[in-house]
Amino acid sequence: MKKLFAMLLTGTMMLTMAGCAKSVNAPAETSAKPAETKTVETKTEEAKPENKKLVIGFAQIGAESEWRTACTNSIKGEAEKLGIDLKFSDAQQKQENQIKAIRSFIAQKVDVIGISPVVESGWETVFKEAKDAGIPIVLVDRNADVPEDLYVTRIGSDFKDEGKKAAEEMAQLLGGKGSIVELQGTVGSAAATDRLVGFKEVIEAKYPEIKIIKSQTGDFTRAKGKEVMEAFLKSDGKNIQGLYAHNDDMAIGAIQAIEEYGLKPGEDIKIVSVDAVKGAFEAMIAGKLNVTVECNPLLGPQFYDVCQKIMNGESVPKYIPSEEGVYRQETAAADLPSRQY
Ligand code: GZL
Repeated sequence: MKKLFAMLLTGTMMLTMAGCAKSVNAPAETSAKPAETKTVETKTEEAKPENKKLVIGFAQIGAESEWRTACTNSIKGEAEKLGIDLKFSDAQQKQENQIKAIRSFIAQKVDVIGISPVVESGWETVFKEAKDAGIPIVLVDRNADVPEDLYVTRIGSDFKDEGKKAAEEMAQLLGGKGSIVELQGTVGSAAATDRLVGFKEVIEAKYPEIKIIKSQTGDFTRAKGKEVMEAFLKSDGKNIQGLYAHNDDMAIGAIQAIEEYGLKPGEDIKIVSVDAVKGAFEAMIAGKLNVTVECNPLLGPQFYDVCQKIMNGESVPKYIPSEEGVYRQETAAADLPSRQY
């Protein structure tokens, strides 16, 4: 019995000393206890990797449309949910303000810079400054015309595909023939450039009896969309069978102009637009808009997932596309309740 007690005592003392030795190097899990008659388990907490709080700079274009506001809400809301320190700037649709914002983020030594470039050109100098400062850039939504080594990835829509979808929908609505007018988005923006290219590619290849008789920018806003549509109606009024608007906000502005002109939007003039914001569903339910091609603005979750991957040293693809559909008047009332933006 005495022998067993001595062995247990020795074993306990050895374990306790081992525990103490470990505790020298790591926060002590257990404090040294007087030897007990049973084996004392000593656990040492593995040192947790320090979960560094991400500091992210985001240079947003502005608040020109319902879509942009939904995108901003997603970027801000997700940052709050994830406890990310977000430095956010609204450039009021001016490139010089976005460039200033990037320089400010560099000075603040943020971990990653996100940006939706208002136009495609004019970014190489400031993107190089970010690269030289060792700060990765992620394009969110729109593209920038820069060498691929100046940004990690683009998360966003395939604007050309949106244009192609819009053209097929317009052709269905017009029975393959008619004169249409086009409200383009911001001149020089990737969204406007590619929605135009995709639309024209399909019309010219498959529907030669559909003619685009007028095309002008409405800068993605309701006010400008209405103003330009008023001019189209003044010059071509009853000769217009269809309107292709690069976003819902311009379409909604144009709807007002068409009604004030004395025609029925969605009937006398068929309307196809892009974004699928709530206002478009309300216009479709009212019979004033025929189709909206979805362009997903809820990019916050994907953006921060990419930021975390970058910080972890993981590789990401050069382009991360959004999943998007097409919404028509016939199902708008059923679709609206589940829409998130
Ligand atoms: C498209 C986005 C466009 C939207 C507009 O991804 O850049 O900008 O279609 C917004 O509503 O103004």
